[in-house]
Amino acid sequence: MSLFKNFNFNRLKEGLKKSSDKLVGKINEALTGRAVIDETFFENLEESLVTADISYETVTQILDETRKQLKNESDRTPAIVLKVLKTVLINNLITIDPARFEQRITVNKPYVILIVGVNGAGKTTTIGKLANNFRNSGLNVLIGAADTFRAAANEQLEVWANRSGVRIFQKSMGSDPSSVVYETIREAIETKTDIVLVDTAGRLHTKLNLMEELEKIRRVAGKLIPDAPHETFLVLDGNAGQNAIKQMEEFQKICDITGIIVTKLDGTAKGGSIFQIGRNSGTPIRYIGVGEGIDDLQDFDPVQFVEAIISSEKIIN
Ligand SMILES: Nc1nc2c(ncn2[C@@H]2O[C@H](COP(=O)(O)OP(=O)(O)O)[C@@H](O)[C@H]2O)c(=O)[nH]1
Ligand SMILES: [Mg+2]
Repeated sequence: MSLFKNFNFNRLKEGLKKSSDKLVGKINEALTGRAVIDETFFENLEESLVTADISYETVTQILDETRKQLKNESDRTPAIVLKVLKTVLINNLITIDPARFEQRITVNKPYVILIVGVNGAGKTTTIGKLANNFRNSGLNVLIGAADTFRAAANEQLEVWANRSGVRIFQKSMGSDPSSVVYETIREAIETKTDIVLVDTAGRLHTKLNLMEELEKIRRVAGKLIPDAPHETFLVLDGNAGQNAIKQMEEFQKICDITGIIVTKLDGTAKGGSIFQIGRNSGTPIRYIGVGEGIDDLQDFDPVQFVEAIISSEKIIN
């Protein structure tokens, strides 16, 4: 097996256009007329990064790191500063080893992935796109519809399952989510399924409720497969700014998040939030959503992401 890599640089650039235009516009303002690097230059650069929805604290850390690395450079033109800045931004982002991920999927069958996140973050849509990506890798996928709180939830998930041509296991609205998870995994074992994607509800009355629910799902999954869920992906809305950071911290307290998916990076100028999320999470960002279509979930690649958001070709210098 070789995992299908959904990555298209042009599509990424297009999706990040708003963020990139704003950020690069500001960087260009900072660079204009400056042949050498001085304090004003750094102040302007700082402002550019804050505008891209990175917190002041994080920007300060990023620029401190940039200055430190610049000490090793003999040539200090704005172009060199940008090159170093990009490296610092890239190094902020934790990645996974795709070969190891492939190996884990091959060894663990079914490989159970739990999708969590607040309502509206993009969980259901992302499951549809993920199912499509895995199916394109030749894997067979079963979706478990464990968001049993809303009547429309099953319907929406079913549409996505049909679109991506994968199976779905569902029960009636109001069913115990953990019973859905149990039966989904049981069916996946019987049908020799490769990947199980579990949708969950984002809105539970209290944090305690959510914690108990996720804990029960874990326990029940573990009865059938001791290591399941093998992964828990947290879906965050790329537009949510500081709220996304808060959500991440809350979810990290109640479950073992193994990866983050940032959605809706198209149509926002807040793409810089990725650096904020990456720096604060200590968890790899695995995929990003750059549109509502089935092909719009891309594998996250820090190098390409940084190049797409700070495109060299757009920098005046
Ligand atoms: N533009 C855009 N919209 C998205 C993306 N991901 C999800 N959405 C939209 O966000 C809304 C909420 O998504 P949904 O999957 O229902 O969220 P859930 O409540 O977490 O399951 C829907 O209208 C989706 O079409 C994305 O990457 N880009
Ligand atoms: Mg949903």
